[in-house]
Amino acid sequence: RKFDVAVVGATGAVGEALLSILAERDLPIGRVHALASSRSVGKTVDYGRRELEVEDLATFDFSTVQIGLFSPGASVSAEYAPKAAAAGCVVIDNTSQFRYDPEIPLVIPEVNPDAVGDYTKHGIIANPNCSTIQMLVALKPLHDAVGIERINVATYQAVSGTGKEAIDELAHQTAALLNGRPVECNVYPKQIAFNALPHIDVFQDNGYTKEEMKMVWETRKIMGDESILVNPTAVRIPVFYGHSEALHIETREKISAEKAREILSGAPGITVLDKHEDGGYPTAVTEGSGKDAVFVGRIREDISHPRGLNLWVVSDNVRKGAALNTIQIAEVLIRDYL
Ligand code: A2P
Ligand code: 11C
Repeated sequence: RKFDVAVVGATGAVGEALLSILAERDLPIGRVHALASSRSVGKTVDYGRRELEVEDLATFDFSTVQIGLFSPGASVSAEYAPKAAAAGCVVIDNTSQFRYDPEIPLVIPEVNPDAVGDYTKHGIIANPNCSTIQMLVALKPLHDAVGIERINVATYQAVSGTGKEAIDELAHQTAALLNGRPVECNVYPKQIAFNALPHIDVFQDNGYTKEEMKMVWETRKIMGDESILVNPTAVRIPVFYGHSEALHIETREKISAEKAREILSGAPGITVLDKHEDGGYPTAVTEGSGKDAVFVGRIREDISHPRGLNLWVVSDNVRKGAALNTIQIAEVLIRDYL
């Protein structure tokens, strides 16, 4: 049996990756519809070696497809995902709109694949935030082995997480500065080229940003453990693709760096690159970008804490952090439930 699919937000950064990964992987897919706003009708998008004409989300009939892969922004998903689900299409939504609803499953296939079964409640499955996904792929095997009490994390996030306009802003600002011209800031409140902004998503009442609180809320829901403490600082840096994270964890039982390296080397979705030599670690540009794995390096015991462990984690935020994880959820859904 083949499944017809709608990709919603097909002209965006994540939509583009959804179409290219769908064409790459071996899913039993029939027709694929590329949907975006009425502004994009008449444009075409790439689907492998084929081109698809963009259709208008507002007038699309979701009863003609079985799966919807959504990435059009939270407010658009809020309106259209329930409509699509009511028409019988199972929605896998990339936005933050439904993630914190206790009745909607929030899934990383390497971490909590069984949660997919709860799609029946509302016909919607939520895809976590990119910075949470790569962190938890790396930490789940350690949590299973020795228990994690607390996570301190600082992120180094690529501009593609913001979307296409931000990719253009970094490119334009970089070119302007190298040519002695003034920079224009439209997407970010301060210059992003050659800079680091400790600000992702909107500020919350507690002084953290929403990106930081997403890592707190989503970790507890996905790990199914309300006791895990998470203390994040999310930072945007001038990288196009690939988020990096410095993780400092405190475990319930002590784990050596050697044992952690051994566990992570055999874990699903992870590639360990951890040599104590020049370049013996992953980076966003050389390993993360364009690849499927979550890369882990700099594994070492924390010299300031008896049960502390440090890790450096890198992954492609648009692929594993969004589009690939969404498609892996679709694979579980098709294999086990549809
Ligand atoms: P469009 O290009 O027609 O605006 P990104 O996050 O990279 O900026 O991409 C956002 C995606 O969501 C784009 O495909 C965009 O389509 C789509 N989108 C934004 N607003 C709407 C809307 N009101 N209806 C349908 N699609 C939308
Ligand atoms: C970023 N994490 O890098 C964001 C992008 O909640 O799905 C994804 C926002 C989200 O800016």
